[in-house]
Amino acid sequence: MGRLVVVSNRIPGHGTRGGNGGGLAVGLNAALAKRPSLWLGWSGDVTDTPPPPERRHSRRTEIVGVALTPALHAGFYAGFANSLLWPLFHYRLGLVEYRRADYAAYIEANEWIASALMNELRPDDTIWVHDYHLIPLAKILRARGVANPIGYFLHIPFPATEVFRCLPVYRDLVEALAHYDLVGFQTESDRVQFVDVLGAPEKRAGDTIEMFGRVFQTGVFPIGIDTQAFAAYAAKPSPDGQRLADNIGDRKLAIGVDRLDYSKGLPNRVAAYGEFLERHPDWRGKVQYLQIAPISRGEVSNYRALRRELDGAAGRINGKYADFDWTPLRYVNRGFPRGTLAAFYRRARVGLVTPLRDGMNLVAKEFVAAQPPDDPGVLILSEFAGAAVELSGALTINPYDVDGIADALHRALEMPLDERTSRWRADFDVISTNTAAFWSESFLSALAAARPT
Ligand code: GDG
Repeated sequence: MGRLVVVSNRIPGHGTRGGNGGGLAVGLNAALAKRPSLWLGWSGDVTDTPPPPERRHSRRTEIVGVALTPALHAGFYAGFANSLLWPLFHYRLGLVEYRRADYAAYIEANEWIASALMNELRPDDTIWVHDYHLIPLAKILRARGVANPIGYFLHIPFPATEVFRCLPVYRDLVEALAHYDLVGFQTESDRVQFVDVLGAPEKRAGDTIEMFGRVFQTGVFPIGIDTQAFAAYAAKPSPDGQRLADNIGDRKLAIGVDRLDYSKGLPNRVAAYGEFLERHPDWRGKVQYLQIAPISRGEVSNYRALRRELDGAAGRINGKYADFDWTPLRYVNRGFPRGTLAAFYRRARVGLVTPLRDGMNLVAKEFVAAQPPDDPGVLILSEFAGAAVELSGALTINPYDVDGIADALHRALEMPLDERTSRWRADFDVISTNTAAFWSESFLSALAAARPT
């Protein structure tokens, strides 16, 4: 069996808590355990003269980390990837910052990663590239003669054509994607929007596309979690979980867990909680909202602005409604170990997942997995998260509708046990089938079928 070669911006084990690297490592765990593999990406180091790639082993996987220069880091990572592609693909045109120099750095960083990868590649490797940082990689590899199967998975939404066209180099990116053998998306609507931007209906037959002199496949692969393992984790005794339970007492806990990112809809969520407390004085003192929001991408200015905004909003709610023995909102800017998070989810009566846009949102699935079957909590879920396609048992909200989120919170807190149980059961069944292992294996089978060896 040839190796699986994973390429992603971050490699596992480098400050990835709360970021994609952590979730991706869980997603790929089963696929990596099955075969010898290599995982290559940015090491997290930024130095003027990058040293040779660093190497580690984790079970059957060799992990290779490549450093970036300060200029590449600024233009590629903080610039084109996180100040342009991220806001654009999440429909936040007002936050988009386009600079030609950043695009040049983006291409250069992809060339740099391609060079490191070329040193590692064997003819029978299957290459799986992840996410928006690395769109041009296959085109660069093909130009250098790499003939291996190469698949691509986009973890974030693919935007509607009229949004995507705001990017001056949008056609370059579309053409670059055509150099993969398989381009995978989280939802069918992401896939359809990608096909739409190609703008050549006569070239489509089912999921196969023929364009730019290339034939490639598209597909939908909603990412999942290791549901059984997460459920078992959540049921294990946890000292922090117990401390939280003792501390909360009889109060009902509502929980949110998100990287501090403007796509996650945190200001509206906090405002909705304030609105709920205003409208339902009987619930004051009886509910506790815990928002865990580890700092993310602190080097990007829009993230610092979001942090200031939320600090102010949390302070205002606590200033207005707190009592000597009750703090309505606990807002924590740091990460917790996975086991602690699982125990917190399990203790919660309500899970608040209200992104303005989200490719999938694994927190929604983790919250469902962690619930006690005999007394499950209620998930409140944005209709603009990819997870909403699968999790029909959730209370779906429009994240721009602050009053609607407040209504859903009230409904969730008052929901009788039989309704909570039937909603939770529907969602738990779905995530027990659409697991992380199912996601990676279906992608890799589709890639093998797209490029029979
Ligand atoms: C991107 C897409 C897509 C969070 N805080 C802590 C912590 N986390 C973990 C969560 C979850 C992961 O981080 C976050 O995953 P999400 O899916 O919610 O969001 P993104 O980071 O934006 O990920 C997203 C995902 O890629 C996968 O394709 O679903 O749409 O945006 O697993 O639990 N983990 C720990 N401590 C924390 O404090 N240990």
